[in-house]
Amino acid sequence: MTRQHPPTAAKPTSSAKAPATPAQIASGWLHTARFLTTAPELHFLPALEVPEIAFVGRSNAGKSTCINTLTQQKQLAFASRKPGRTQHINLFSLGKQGVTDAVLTDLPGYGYAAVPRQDKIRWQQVMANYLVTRENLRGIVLLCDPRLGLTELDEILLDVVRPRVEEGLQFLLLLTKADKLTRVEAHKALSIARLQAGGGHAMLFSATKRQGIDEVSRLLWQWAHPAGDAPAHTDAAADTDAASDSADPAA
Ligand SMILES: Nc1nc2c(ncn2[C@@H]2O[C@H](COP(=O)(O)OP(=O)(O)O)[C@@H](O)[C@H]2O)c(=O)[nH]1
Ligand SMILES: [Mg+2]
Repeated sequence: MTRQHPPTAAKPTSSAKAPATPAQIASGWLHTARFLTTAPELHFLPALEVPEIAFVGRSNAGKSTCINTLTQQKQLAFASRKPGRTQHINLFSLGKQGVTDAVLTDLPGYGYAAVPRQDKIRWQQVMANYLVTRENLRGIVLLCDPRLGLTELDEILLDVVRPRVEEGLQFLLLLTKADKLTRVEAHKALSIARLQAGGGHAMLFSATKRQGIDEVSRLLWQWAHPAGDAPAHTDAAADTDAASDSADPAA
């Protein structure tokens, strides 16, 4: 009996260059993240033209881990062992071939109990100022541990940004450490977060289980590259998927 081999033509040819998927494009873009600058106060931040995406959240919410996971860099946003001490605003540049087309901002975590009250108030003001006045701010990612829910400071922050979200500022309420939740808990937390996010997005994320990474990456890419703004060196056909659902040429 002769054994029949499947026709080789049926096999996908590994040498053929498959077009990058939207998630791959977004992930490659995020991987370009590099340290730009750090500022102890808002007024030390350089004025920038490129879209800026800010990461905010209470200390220990998983912000550094999230930034490091999205950018696939272990030490980009230093996962501090002393929560509340990393009180600087850190900027990271994004963009292929060294051309910055967006920046990520890592804002200091807030709400850490051991921080003196005066420092807390000061940081609330810095944060509110940043969120209200930063001209090139395109979007905000508010990270929240769903086991704790939104804290009072998160609520204050939401109130501060709500008018800007209504004016078109992008917003994502990201529920971190989703691996700590059961499916039912995760479902419930997401439903609540969707309501809290108002006109913005809500998603589940887990660095440990690598959950939500593609979705968040694609969303951030879309924020930084609205319709008609696609980088020339990406495969246009592969981009349409990512760009179509949120692209608003008027935005
Ligand atoms: N189980 C789990 N733990 C996480 C996850 N992300 C962060 N953590 C842990 O939560 C703690 C705080 O994380 P970190 O990124 O430093 O929080 P930050 O203070 O908001 O920057 C650390 O012990 C992390 O290891 C996650 O997705 N799953
Ligand atoms: Mg941190």
